[in-house]
Amino acid sequence: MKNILIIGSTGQIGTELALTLRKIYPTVIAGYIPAAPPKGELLESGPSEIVDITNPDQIAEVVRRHKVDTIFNLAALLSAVAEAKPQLAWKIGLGGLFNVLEVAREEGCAVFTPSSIGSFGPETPHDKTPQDTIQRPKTMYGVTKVSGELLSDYYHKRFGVDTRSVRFPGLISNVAPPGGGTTDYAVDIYYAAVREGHFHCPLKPGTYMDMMYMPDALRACIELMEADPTKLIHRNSFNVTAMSFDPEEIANSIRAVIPSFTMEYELDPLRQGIADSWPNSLDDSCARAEWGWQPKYDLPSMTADMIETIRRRG
Ligand code: AKB
Repeated sequence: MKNILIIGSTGQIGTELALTLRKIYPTVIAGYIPAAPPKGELLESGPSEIVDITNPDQIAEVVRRHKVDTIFNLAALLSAVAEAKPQLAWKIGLGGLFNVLEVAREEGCAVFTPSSIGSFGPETPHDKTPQDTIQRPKTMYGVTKVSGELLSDYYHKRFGVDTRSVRFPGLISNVAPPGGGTTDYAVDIYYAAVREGHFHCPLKPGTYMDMMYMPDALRACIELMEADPTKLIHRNSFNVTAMSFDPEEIANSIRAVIPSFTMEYELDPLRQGIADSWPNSLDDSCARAEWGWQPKYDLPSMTADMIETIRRRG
């Protein structure tokens, strides 16, 4: 990787990925849409360009002008928002991916497009979900993710495009807030615990989902894109995880640091339905074997770091 374009750089993972990549690689272009322009450090630390994923000519022009060799395609609507706007979710998630893959085919770029635990559905084995298994999601988010995995594999096999991807679990960050995801409660709970000492949880006890702290997620993107291609049996997409917990377990981990923290349940049926259709825990042994995936943070170390950082920033 030398000249990198991030599409969707102002979203939750995009900003942190751009800032991390800029410490390692010579050129990292922050692609954005006018409705969500880059600000602060993202704006000041490197080049940015308007790149609307629904506009193939705009993607191609930026790729050619900057001699881009790698595209991180992070444009997507998260699961709960995608249920409210399914047509737009398809246009960005699948139509956008098609545009990116076509540019990559013509210009010889590698492409990273994250998939998600949302690519699984109710018929998928829920515990230690295997790498290769049933994927019949019932949400538009999941439909775009599993279709995106297939399309990316197709472009690799048919045209030799270097497509790679991981199925991200819920990502927990103390930098950019998430927006419209089913796993977002696991971010919101830390801010509520530090600021109000109390949290209204939208999911019921016993709702287990895979999660990952953002520093691990950023490493996963970079390590997969740097991996030796001859070792990759899979490409789109690898199961990766760092931990699995339910609302009671994350609340207890917070109580270990803030003993007075309290939580009550106020269920959101949309998010609960989505969470119930997703795995309880993933088997990520293929990622570990094929490119050495290894998370660094578990629930206690993530909780300690989240609370310490939120307190420090005020
Ligand atoms: C969501 O909850 O929609 C995302 C995801 C797991 O892909 N965080």
